[in-house]
Amino acid sequence: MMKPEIQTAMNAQINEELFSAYLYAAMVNYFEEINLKGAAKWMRIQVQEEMAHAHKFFEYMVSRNAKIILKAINGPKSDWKSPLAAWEAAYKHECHITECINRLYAKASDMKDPATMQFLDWFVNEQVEEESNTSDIVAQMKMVKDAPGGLFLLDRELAARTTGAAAAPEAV
Ligand code: OFO
Repeated sequence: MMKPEIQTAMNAQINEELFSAYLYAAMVNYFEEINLKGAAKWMRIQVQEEMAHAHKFFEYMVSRNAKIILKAINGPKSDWKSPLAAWEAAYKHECHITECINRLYAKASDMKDPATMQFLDWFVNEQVEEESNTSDIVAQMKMVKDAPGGLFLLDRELAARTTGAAAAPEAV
């Protein structure tokens, strides 16, 4: 049986992952509004990934007979001052999620819950990728600045994102 303290922390992480999906859904709309279709497509895939992350936590807790308590999801902001500001916010958010996962991992270790530590290993690796993806895009956005040509090419590149294996929910 999962210890109550871990259950509470895992429930909080489900909320964090669902908020991530909400935040990126807001960014889909923002990018659509300013006609950056590639960025919007990239973010649509990210929304699916975040839903899959929440689902992984959900199913793991079910498999451990843990009590799942779903709390209200906060509303994200819906506008950013520039595409760069939106990508910077995405990167900052992923750094925050990495901290959440690391804290969760430390708690599982303190509570001597090796199954949860093993479950979290996937997320530890995933966060390396999540941070790297968004920080690469921030760097590229800074390179093109407001040059329409560069922004157009970068947006075309973002449109090439396909649903990754990580986005495939295992048991929706
Ligand atoms: Fe779930 O990794 Fe992004 O937030």
